[in-house]
Amino acid sequence: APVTRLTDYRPPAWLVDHTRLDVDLRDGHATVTAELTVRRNPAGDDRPGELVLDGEHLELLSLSVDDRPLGEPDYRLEEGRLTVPGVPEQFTLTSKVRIHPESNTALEGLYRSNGMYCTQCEAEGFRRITFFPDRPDVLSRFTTTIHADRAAYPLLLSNGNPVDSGDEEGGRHFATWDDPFPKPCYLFALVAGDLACLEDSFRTASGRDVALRLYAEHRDLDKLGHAMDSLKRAMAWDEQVFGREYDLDIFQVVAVSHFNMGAMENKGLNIFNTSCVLAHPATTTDAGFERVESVVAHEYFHNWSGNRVTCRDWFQLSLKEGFTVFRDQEFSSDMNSRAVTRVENVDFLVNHQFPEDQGPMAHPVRPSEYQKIDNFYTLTVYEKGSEIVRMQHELLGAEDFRRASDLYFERFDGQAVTCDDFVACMEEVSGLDLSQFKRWYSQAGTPLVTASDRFADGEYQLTLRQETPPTPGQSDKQPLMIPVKLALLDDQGRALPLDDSGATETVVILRDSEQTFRFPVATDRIPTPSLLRGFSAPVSLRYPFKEAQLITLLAHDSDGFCRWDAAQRLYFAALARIIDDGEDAAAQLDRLTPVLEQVIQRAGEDPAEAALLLTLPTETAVGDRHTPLRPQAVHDALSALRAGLGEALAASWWRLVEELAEPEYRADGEAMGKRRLRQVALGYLSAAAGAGRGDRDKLVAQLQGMLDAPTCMTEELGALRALVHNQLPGAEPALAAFAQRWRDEALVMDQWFAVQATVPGADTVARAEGLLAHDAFEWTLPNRVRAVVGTLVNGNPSAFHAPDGSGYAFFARALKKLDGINPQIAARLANGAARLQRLEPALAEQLSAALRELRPAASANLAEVLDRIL
Ligand code: DPP
Ligand code: ZN
Repeated sequence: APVTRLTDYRPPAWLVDHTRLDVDLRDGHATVTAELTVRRNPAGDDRPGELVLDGEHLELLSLSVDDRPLGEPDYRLEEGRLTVPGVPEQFTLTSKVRIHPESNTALEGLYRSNGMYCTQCEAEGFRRITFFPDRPDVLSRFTTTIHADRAAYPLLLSNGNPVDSGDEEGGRHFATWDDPFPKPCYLFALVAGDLACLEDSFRTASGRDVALRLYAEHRDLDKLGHAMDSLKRAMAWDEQVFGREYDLDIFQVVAVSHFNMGAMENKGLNIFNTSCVLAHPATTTDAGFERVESVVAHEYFHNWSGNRVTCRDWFQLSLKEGFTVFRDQEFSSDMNSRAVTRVENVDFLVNHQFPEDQGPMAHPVRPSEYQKIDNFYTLTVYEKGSEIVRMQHELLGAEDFRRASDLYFERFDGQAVTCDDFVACMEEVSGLDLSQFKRWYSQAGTPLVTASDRFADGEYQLTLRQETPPTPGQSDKQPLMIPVKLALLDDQGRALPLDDSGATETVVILRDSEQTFRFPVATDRIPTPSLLRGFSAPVSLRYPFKEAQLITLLAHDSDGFCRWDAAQRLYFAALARIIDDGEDAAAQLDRLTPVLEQVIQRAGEDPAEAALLLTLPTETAVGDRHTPLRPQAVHDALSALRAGLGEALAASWWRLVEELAEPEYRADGEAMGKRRLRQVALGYLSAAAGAGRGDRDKLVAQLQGMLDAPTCMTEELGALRALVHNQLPGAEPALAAFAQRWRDEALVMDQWFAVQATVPGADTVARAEGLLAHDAFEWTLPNRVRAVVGTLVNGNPSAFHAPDGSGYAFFARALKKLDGINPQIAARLANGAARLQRLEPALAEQLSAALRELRPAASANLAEVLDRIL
């Protein structure tokens, strides 16, 4: 596909003030009539006499300008676009097209899911509905009329407010919706179906009542309560924390089974993947509940950060995504434990975004070019983008940051703007010069910060060096502005005063490639530095911590991130001794068990945090820290260490399992934290049992009991996973019983598939082949494909990298099949091969051969990813 470049941006030549859509839904096809009120953009750079519109997979039935019908050669229809020459300065263009939602398996534009019609237009799906300037800087008022059979589709929804409805001949009906807020077409949405509704209302700060309607299939009506509660909390939070009030009289959310992404923030009519909105304790894990809360909030927050103020072009995607992720993370921090939320977010960034930023897909948060924008809905744009906003929040302080975000929303309301516009507001309010800071948007790669220190005459000297390794297409890197928050701890783990004011925490700003910072401290022993507190910048920090220092940090640091980071460093060090130095796993136990025992002793203070501290890094995370990547060696080391810790600390794990048991389900954070810690304890015991150690019968009985009478899905699925992953007695019958019990619950069945696809070991490839042949497997259902192929490729290294190449063959066959059905999903899954260049040679050769075979027939989406990887 042709390359689109940021430097080629030109303002649109034509504006569309009003868009009147008429969508007629019939069996077998839909007819879309679009009446566009077009005028020349006075701010347009160039003044073409022709109008160019985007359009794909559209059958043009008629076209007219100001009621004058046009036929070829009055217009030109080419691949992906319609050109109309000789248009006046201002006119009405009316087009009528036929489209085929039934056969739309790409799930872009208008399509069907379980008998309903729905849409997904971001980024470039609207061009599959009608001819339009499909770019985010063309904002238009939409009035939409939908016609359909009344019995099959009693509910007809679009953006904005309902303004008209009524019966039509032949048992049909119509509804008209009007959205008073001009919007880019990527925020357009339409739904037609027979759905159940949970209704509630919210009174805004200024006293307006907003109707809240959440829709799902009738069978799922009892799973909407948590999303509704989350929505109301998000609405109140955005008023309090960001001063943002909702603007329409109605806010609707529709749950859809077939969906490429998590959810979509269409104006007044959000459309959600069922996995991000439905929740019930019997069918949804605690992690699922948390995800629903954060995604509901995320999409709601977009109403301001994305919809009222939108992106000028897709290079600015992080303007809305990075900012909105920051907003949803802050919301989750306020609703739950701030320290635990921060660690979860950092864990995700470090173990998923960092690898992206260090591999072939590395790109700046504001990319400079793309072939398919769908491929840039990445962790870099979202998660690193959020960290960039977080650093600005930290640099300005909460108060100025709020004033700057107020200014941003006020100044750019109703406009399509850039990341520079956002930062300009931060600068204007604070008086800070953020010109160097802005390199964070344009420079790809994870900066490496190396710290070294000296202590003499009561002065602690900290030297920080920064370096960003080259990334594809960007070999020269410049120094970034890196805020490093720090404290210094004495032997007892007490934070030392850093200056006369007695402050024990400070932020130093690293701007040059190397700088030294000095702190007079009243101690005679070299202190332990607590660095990058709160993960104050998205960098990889290197410092030669001594084991005793890490133990001090883990036990005493008041910063939650640093405690977790210390635990991680201890684990990575132990694993490196096994993997690189050939030490025995058993030899690590003497060093690690006292550390874990100490965390367990204090677990009652905060079970959720203890669960995080006691969780070993994943195979993927460990693999990423060893070059070349040897997945089997990593798997063996981690399995041995986990089983060893399971056995060595068995008494403590059992005590946790017993003490943390709850006779009845409770939904609050405390109960969730306890369940989480209990699952960690069971995980260790199961690993030991799987290795033939410990009291296996007792453990299996415990797990069976949880499966037979579960208090909630967290327990039930946790027990199933423990049995299956460790190949314990009863695993296969448990799987069969689980499938029997949950066969009608698609989201639970996704978990059933995923549990099996993530059983460690090469044998899982054959098992996964069997899953693809299962009656309940559907290639057209992205959640199901992700559950089998996605989890195996991204979450099961010892299967994916099976020495005989069978995992790669499985992967390539799946990609090929999928690319013909849904190129976006195929391209996304292909990223699972991004570690190709880091693999040991025998594996790399097999993987690249498998991928090369796919290249000739690949879609534009898949081809872009393959070319970067190969
Ligand atoms: N804009 C959506 C979201 O991230 C994804 N398409 O909320
Ligand atoms: Zn978003």
